[in-house]
Amino acid sequence: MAFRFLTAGESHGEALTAVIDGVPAGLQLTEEHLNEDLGRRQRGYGRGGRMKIERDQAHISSGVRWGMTLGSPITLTIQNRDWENWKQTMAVGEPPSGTPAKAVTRPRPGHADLAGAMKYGHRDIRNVLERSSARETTARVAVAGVAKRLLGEFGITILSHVTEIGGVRIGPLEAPWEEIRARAEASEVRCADPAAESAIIEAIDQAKASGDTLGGVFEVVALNCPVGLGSYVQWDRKLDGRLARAFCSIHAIKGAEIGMGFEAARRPGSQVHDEILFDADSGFDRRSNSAGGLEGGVTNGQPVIVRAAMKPISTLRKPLQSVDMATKETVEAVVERSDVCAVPAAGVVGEAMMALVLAEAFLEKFAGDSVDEIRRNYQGYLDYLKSW
Ligand code: EPS
Repeated sequence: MAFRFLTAGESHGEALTAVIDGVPAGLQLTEEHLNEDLGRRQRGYGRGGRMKIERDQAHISSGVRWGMTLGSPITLTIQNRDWENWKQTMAVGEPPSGTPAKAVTRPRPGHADLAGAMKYGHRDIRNVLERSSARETTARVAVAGVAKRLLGEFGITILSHVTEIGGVRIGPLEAPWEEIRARAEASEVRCADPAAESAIIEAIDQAKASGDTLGGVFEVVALNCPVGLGSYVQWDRKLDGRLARAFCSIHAIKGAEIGMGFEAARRPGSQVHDEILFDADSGFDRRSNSAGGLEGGVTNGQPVIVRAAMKPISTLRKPLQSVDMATKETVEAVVERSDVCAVPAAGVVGEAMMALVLAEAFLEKFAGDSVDEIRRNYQGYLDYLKSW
């Protein structure tokens, strides 16, 4: 069965919820497996006041018994602690006091506010921003905790690190992936280059002082992916296309590139393609990994590498010009509490999208109703590959 999920929930509503279908039986799973990444998503220099209120924790209410998945749908709920402060504004029924909150009518350039309001016929932008908020990524990260747990059974791990914020870029990182992971996890901005880290922190401080926001780039890497996930035979089965879609679905992401990405367009083929090597013991290998682990939409056994570009958050404390939807007057855009920079957190969300796409592709290829059945299928494939 296909791995699929839906999320629900408003940013200041009672809770975020997700239902996941297609998780095989027999996978060890506890709430703790999901909460670590929820915590990582909340951190990062440049986050705003909301993250001081929330302690995101996933509650599993179906599909798991005695720490083991049943093969039935899994339901996850993450309570919004801030809901306590929004019960009136976000009430499902009539607000208890009978005085509705003032409508938000000054759309922020860059946010879903105006197009969303026009599309759905909302005269109050709150009805748009509550769902279009990046708070929704909390639910995705929780769902991806299940996907990561599954991939982890087969040795596949995912890491991320920030490569650029506010125009400050990291230098070359000549280090093994595990070291890059460790350095990024120890950094306030999830950046593995200490020199860039301090310049980035300074840039965030400056943006904060001037009421501005900053975007950047993060890189997500999946290690130990087998050859053969995805396919070249049909456009919507190409794994690079599926990853690009998944990454561009993250809030504020304006671009995704794979491996060498846009730089490959500037170089001759001799400086782009990864020469093929063979060793009798370890099999095929590559001299480089410009392809980012994907050739023809199929994984080639090298690390899968995706970078994504995040625009600056569209809520500016020094607001941009806008037009009041009710009066049509030129006004300053609304200022909702927000972050100065959320690129470090977006890297964790990028890991989630990588895990979700890979879990889906992995289950397509090694499909089974239980982890044991998938393991048999996977082992058979690995044995077959030895004959190459
Ligand atoms: C977010 C929660 C939100 C924002 C942010 C992401 O909380 P609040 O709106 O209460 O401050 O901090 O959302 C946005 C930047 C946005 O534009 O919607 C979160 O949990 O990540």
